[in-house]
Amino acid sequence: MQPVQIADLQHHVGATVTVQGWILTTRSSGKIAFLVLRDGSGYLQCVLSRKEVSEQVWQLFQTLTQETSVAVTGSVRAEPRSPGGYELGVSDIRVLGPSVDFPIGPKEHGTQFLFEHRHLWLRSRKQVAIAKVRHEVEQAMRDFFYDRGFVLVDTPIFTGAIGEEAGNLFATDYFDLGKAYLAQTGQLYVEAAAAALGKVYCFGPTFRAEKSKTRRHLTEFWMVEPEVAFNDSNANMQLQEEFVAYVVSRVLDRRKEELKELERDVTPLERVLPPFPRISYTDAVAKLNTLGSDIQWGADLGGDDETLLAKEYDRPVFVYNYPKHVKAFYMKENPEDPRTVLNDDCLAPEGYGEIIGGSQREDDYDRLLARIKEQHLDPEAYRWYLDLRKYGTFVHSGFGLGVERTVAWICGIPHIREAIAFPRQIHRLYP
Ligand code: NSS
Repeated sequence: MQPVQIADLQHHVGATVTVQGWILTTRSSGKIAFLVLRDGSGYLQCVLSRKEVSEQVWQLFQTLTQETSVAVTGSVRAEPRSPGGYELGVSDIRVLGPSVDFPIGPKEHGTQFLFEHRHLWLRSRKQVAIAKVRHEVEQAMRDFFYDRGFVLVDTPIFTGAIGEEAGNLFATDYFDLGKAYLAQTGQLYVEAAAAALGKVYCFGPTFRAEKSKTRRHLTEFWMVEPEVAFNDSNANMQLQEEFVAYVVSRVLDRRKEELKELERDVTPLERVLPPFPRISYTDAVAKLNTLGSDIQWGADLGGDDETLLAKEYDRPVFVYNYPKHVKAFYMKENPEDPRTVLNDDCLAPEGYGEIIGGSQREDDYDRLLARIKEQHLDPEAYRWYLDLRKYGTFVHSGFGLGVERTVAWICGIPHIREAIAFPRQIHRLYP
């Protein structure tokens, strides 16, 4: 008999099936016993009646421990009160793999302990729910771009030029060619691809040796980066709001169970509809000052400023046109105020802060070269990037959305390290 997945039980009501999975909990009274099984596709309550099973099965049940892997055979019943809506009336249980003293029980554990046991902690209900929301978010992102005619371009992880800033690079020896840097971004490469394919995106891991131990920073995180030929900064923000609204609505639509498991209040998520409010950096600083921040014009917004500002809005907000000197070399100078660049950060509500950084790119050869030199970057390493401004330069824009920050926000979890299966932080390389 082919084993059946819990998520498919609806097609087997009345039939006798075998389900393979792991034991979550067991409880028993004198005559009746219950076990909750999970198989990744769902949760299933299995019921044993002492009268109806053999003595051998009844005795075996008494020895079952948390996380034992088992094959349970029984008849499928619709049971609206049961999680998932179905129940199994057990006739047989076979142990596949025993589990003795599983370290993570129902009691509270410290964060340090849980992350040391991340490989096992992943099995818990909350972590399974987060993983499924992340999966939905990533699939929604791919579908959004696919449906709009974007071409996926995979960009390199070993790079020869600094993509964002010199301060937080991981470098590694690269044969006779000196240092290779682990990519901080795929952006420079998708800019080249945009001149070939028009609308493109990359989606992959990116690396930053972040010294900051905040709840918003990992050293390895996943970023999705679209790049669009002939989009200016305004069109770029429009793409961002449509993108974010689509991703959120997909999760609301298809991951209700998981959001419920996470006890996520979905009301704030239901408000994530375009257009998002837009405020210039200059106005944002003035507003922040009235809200009690002492930020001065010229400084980057810190995490606290982002939270304070975002609280003023009921949906994500764009802050645009930052001072040039706090932003990366590739951003286009604002012709109306050359102290600033044509960029935007998208701040999520509910204290989650920046989830997107985007900009129109400097498309003028001389100005870009000057910016590269100003930031003490090696123009030789950017020869190919400068070529894009030599051969048919074009207005173009794009952005990067951090997957973990977005998932943490949608799930309503406080720290982004739970939004990825195996987080990498300064003090974390195990497991
Ligand atoms: O540095 S960004 O603001 N922008 C870029 O990398 C551009 N090259 C993107 C582009 O225009 N193609 O990072 C973008 C987003 C940021 O808003 C966060 O959501 C996320 O990437 N990000 C991070 N997430 C987790 N951990 C760290 N350290 C981190 N740094 C950025």
